[in-house]
Amino acid sequence: MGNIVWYIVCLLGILCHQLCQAEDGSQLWLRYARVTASEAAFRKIHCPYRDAVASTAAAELQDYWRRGDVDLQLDKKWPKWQPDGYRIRSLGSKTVISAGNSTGLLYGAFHLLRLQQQGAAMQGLDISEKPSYALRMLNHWDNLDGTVERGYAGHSLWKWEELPGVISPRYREYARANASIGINAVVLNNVNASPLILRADYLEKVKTLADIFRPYGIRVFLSINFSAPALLGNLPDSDPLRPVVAGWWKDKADEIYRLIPDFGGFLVKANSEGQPGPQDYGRTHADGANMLAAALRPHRGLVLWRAFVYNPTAEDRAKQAYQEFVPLDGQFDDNVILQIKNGPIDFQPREPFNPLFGAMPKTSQMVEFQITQEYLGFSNHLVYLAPLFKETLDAQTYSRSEAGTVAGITQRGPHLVSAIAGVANIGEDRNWCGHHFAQANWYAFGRLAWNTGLSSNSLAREWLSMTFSPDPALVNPLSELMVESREAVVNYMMPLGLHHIFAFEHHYGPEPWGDIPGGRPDWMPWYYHNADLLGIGFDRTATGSNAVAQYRSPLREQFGQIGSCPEQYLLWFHHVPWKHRMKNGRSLWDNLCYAYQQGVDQVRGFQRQWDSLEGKMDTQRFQEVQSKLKIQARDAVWWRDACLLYFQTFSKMPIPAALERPVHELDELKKIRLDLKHHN
Ligand code: GCV
Repeated sequence: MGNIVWYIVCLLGILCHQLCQAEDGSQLWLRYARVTASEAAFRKIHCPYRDAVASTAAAELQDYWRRGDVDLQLDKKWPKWQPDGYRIRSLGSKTVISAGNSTGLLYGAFHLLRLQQQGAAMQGLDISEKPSYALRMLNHWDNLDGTVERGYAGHSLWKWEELPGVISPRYREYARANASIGINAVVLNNVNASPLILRADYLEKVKTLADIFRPYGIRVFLSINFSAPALLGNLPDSDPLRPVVAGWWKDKADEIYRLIPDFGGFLVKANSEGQPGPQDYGRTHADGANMLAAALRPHRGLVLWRAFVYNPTAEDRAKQAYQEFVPLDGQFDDNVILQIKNGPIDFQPREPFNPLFGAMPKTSQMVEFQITQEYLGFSNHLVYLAPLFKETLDAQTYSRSEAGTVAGITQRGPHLVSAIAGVANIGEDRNWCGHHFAQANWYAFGRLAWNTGLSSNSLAREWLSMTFSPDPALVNPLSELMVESREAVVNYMMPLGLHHIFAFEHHYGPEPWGDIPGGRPDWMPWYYHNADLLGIGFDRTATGSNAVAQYRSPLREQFGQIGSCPEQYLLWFHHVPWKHRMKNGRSLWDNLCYAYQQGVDQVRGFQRQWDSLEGKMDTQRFQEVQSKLKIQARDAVWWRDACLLYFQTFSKMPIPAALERPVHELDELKKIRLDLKHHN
């Protein structure tokens, strides 16, 4: 009997040890070890404030900080225009975090823990931080039935059917992770919004989430369906200029604020991809946005009005948002922000910046990035997105001399509040994002929203140190790999400015031949690549759609001339002959072939690099990333073969002899039909 007990105890011990060691990615970059009672006895966390956010800051330090005493201090003289900022100083053996508000203290606390986790030296600290944007926001495209549009990490985190009674522990973990990187606002539901989210029972559920997020400094927003007054309120229509409609929204806003006093406001996708909007009644986007803004204004709420609009007309899709919105400059109320996707089409692996940025000087503008990898291999491909985010933020629009980058325009304009949004890549998977490295995109988005000046490389290093280990033997090669990964995906999917040649609907995998008879041309790959016997690419110069004219000088001239157009955007702006000589002296066709091969080679290089790090991290995450890299390597070959074999039917040119030969038949690739659901 004694033996059996001993055996069970040992077994439990082993199991427990294994569980404690398990690294399933669920801890994200917050793999802090809790302090022991004896460690805690050697240091004091002093926080005289009792509000929920300051208490969270103190509790984080209490639980995880092991390097001496910390004082949290609110500074009454803190500049009002720098909310959320903080200063960290070493004063003797003590560390002092001072801030103008409690959220500043919270961000300061997470900064200290970040330094500790990275093994940084703690003496002589004097760090001052303030955020680039006031609103650092995640947009969830989560549906009320638990599916996530363009989500690749399982079902929605929000268990609408269980709320408000049952509270998943992950709600708090999610809020904590966001707070640790400075994210302070979340839109809970899909922009293709169900009107039901505004029904009283759903608002109770939303309130419950808002209450959980509040101690982490996070405010809740909702996507709304513009037809809600008719669909939910039984009004005859939802015409924004009808007083009864405006009244319905006012009452709804009042109802929401009674439940959630710090509610952020509404995100609106209107007259876009079949969603209802003010144009259904002959009204403008400004009419619609201002009507909602009036309902929210008494509560200091905001309207985030999306500029993602396009219709199947003869006009180039890339030009349409600009054409629709620029004439409305100056007509939006000051609590409306125009939320603009980074590029003029739709979150492609590479796009030039959206020409709307800087083209509406009297309108508040914000950038929307996509963190979820709809067009970047879902959660199968390792693609680190900080370089993509930075490319847009740093792009010079020439609309104002100094502050004319996209970052500058969105930070300093006629704003009441500056803001930035990323479409979340989070789901109920244990590792939150489907791919361990997709966590880095959530992380980098938050950190860049905090400080657009941070570099892709430093963020990769920070994230790796905390998520895997600060060992330079791991951090050095993997940070390089991460930074290269965005260029790799461009190479094996859509080099030289090619775009939107994805398989229909689900957008995973290549389908440059895609054509659905009678389908919308602007949803067909041929619309974008225009391959023919002469060449390939979309002529957006003066001889074509003239989209270049939407950019300011000198960009319109630079993009408009084939000789001066940056090669990374060449086929975005030009229809280029196959034999056109590129800067390296080779033909366009050869350059395409080399780029696709380079993408394949880069992913194979990532595999080799990854395998060389075996033993430097836990087995579970090592193996999971290793098998995802295998998929990525196979997919890269699939992309290369599909695109080159298909485009070769037009170019009629050989793949350069020095390059690897295709391993697929074009006909065989054309038969691939993936059963991937797209949840609308
Ligand atoms: C939420 C793209 C996506 C859609 C998405 C839309 C948008 O078209 O494919 O799934 O809808 O963008 O941003 O509104």
